[in-house]
Amino acid sequence: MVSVMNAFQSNSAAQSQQSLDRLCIDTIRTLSMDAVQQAESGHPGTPMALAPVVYTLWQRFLRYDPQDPAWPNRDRFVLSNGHASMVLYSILHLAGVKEAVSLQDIENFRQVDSKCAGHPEYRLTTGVETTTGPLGQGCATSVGMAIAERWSAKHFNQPGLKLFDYDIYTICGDGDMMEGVTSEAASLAGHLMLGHLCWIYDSNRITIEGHTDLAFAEDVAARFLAYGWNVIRVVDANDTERFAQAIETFQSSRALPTLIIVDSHIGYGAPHKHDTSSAHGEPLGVEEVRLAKRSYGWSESAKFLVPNGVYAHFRAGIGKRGRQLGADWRELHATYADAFPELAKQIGHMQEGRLPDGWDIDLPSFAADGKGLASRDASASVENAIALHHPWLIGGAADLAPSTKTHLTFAGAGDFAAGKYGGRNLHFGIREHAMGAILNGLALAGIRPFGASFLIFSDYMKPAIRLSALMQLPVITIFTHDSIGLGEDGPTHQPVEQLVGLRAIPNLMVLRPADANEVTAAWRVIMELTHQPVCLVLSRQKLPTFDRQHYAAASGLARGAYVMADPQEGPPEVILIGTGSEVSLCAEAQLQLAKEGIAARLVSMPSWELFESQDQAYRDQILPPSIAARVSVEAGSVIGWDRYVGATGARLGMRSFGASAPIADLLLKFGFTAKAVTAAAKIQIANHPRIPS
Ligand SMILES: Cc1ncc(C[n+]2csc(CCOP(=O)(O)OP(=O)(O)O)c2C)c(N)n1
Repeated sequence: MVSVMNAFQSNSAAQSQQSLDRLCIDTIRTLSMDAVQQAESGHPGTPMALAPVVYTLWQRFLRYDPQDPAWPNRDRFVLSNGHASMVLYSILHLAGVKEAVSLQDIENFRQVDSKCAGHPEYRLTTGVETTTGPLGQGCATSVGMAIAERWSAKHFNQPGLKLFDYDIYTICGDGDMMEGVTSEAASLAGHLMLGHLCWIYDSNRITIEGHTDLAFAEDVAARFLAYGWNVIRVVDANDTERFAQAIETFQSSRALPTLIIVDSHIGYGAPHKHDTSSAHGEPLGVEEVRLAKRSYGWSESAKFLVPNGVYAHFRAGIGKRGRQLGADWRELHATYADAFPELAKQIGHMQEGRLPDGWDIDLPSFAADGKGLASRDASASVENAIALHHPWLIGGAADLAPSTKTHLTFAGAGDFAAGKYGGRNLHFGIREHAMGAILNGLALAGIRPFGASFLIFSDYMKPAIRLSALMQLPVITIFTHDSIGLGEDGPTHQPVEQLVGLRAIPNLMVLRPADANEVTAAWRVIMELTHQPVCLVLSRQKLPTFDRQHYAAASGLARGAYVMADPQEGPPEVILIGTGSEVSLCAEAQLQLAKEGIAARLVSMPSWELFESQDQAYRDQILPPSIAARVSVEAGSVIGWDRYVGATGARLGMRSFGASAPIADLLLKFGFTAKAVTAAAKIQIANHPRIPS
């Protein structure tokens, strides 16, 4: 244990720089211990170990203005091991980040209405750059931020006017290093040579179950060298000078991403818990807290103590440096705005989440066509038409762009690659999970990102999609091959339960358009979103383009569900509700029923979420409570459709995995035929005679 001065016997004015540093570090430690102890819940050990690292980074290096935490060129600080949240809350408080965390918030750690939630939450707490907690997500998200930095630098910087050159620092732990998403993202970051990215790996060799020897003994340094990273080792987390040198080394090159491996001791200073897994995720206990404070030379009885001189020291460090850097940047920005008003306007729009003027001037509409086109193909036209007028709409696929049709093909779109950072087409490789997290990082940096894969592989992205919804990020994910309609690739590739799974995520919009014009309408809705991610679900197979002279306008999509066609005569006896490729099937059934003198209403329901956000009157207008005879048709799990057809309604859908065969045979095998829909409709009418109004 390092011997310490007694902070309380020293005159703060006479304290050396070193002892002031130590005082600040121990303030972070003790605030963290006290908060966890008071909450009787949380993770004290890692904040105690990492306090010197986080303090040194913020106080000496981070280009961050605590008074302007949204400054576009600020360095980003990501705590990927989000369970160590108290280290972040402590530094946000002590550095005086505007309206971020008060001492009272810290005292109320993990309590209702505190800004100090169990894990750091973006939007809840100023200064939290991304929500973390699911291990690996912060690391992978920070790669998105680093891509955004390179793209922004290339797109905006001008000779003598370097507006963007921020660094992204990510703290991570053994858990992050074990997660696959971290490896995916690190591999891509190395490949792209994202030189402004610096991960700081807290190697304390302790996880929840015990020593990492239980499950993790690999050579992380060798692994990252193989990824193409610079690797630096700091053998003692308390050696702030050595750590500072490591940061200086990173800053002096910025040619490759850098991993700084820091050996630390979890629960540093707690005599019985130091280096043990019990310091990881439970309060130290009142007595152990007292002993740890004694080892720091702290007042043993003081709680939530910020000694004299600590706030002032931060103000004189990061406060002063950050204020100057922020002011310099604003001055630079003013010069830039004079010289490049259009580009400056784009930066403003990105910050405010606004669309560029004229983004929709080329939106296509599609002529009626019985054969039609796959909704993935329609989407390709629409996406390109928008991207042409929307410079910061960028994205790509996880090696499936030729199948998802998401490549931006117009002149100048280009590929984003190492050293070619202005391209708009990202190549994620076969790394769906990292793609999801990277999209989040891009969105956090103001880019409007899109990613793409097959709907079945949404499962590989789910944790990141969930976080995009939690963070309210307007990420666009395009999922094609949306049902058994994909045919011969068979059940491994045919989604069944994916739609219902995605619909279960709060604040995620799922859109499954029925034809090309609904695709255009869908993109119009998507582009207007500012706080909601969306999954656009598209077909591989052709879908007829409805003749909108006979069917209602596709703009009805914006309300989630709309009546596409009512019977020529009389009130409907039954409602047929379809989504995506199954709407044309319902339309066919409606015609068939009409021939037999049965009046059916055709409803296209591309989005449950949009429909749920309509008022009751509209919902009752589309699905009148008086008509109980209802049939839903969707080539996915039937779970949830009782919400719209009622407990006794008919739900045509999938109740098993699919099969490998040509599409026509599969549709027959699994009952997606007009005949099956008409049969179900007739049974419904028999069971639910219309209530006379
Ligand atoms: C994806 C995911 N799986 C499991 C957990 C639960 N969990 C939280 S912390 C942790 C152990 C992490 O160990 P390490 O990164 O070494 O953290 P330290 O012990 O250093 O605080 C686990 C398994 C999680 N938060 N996220």
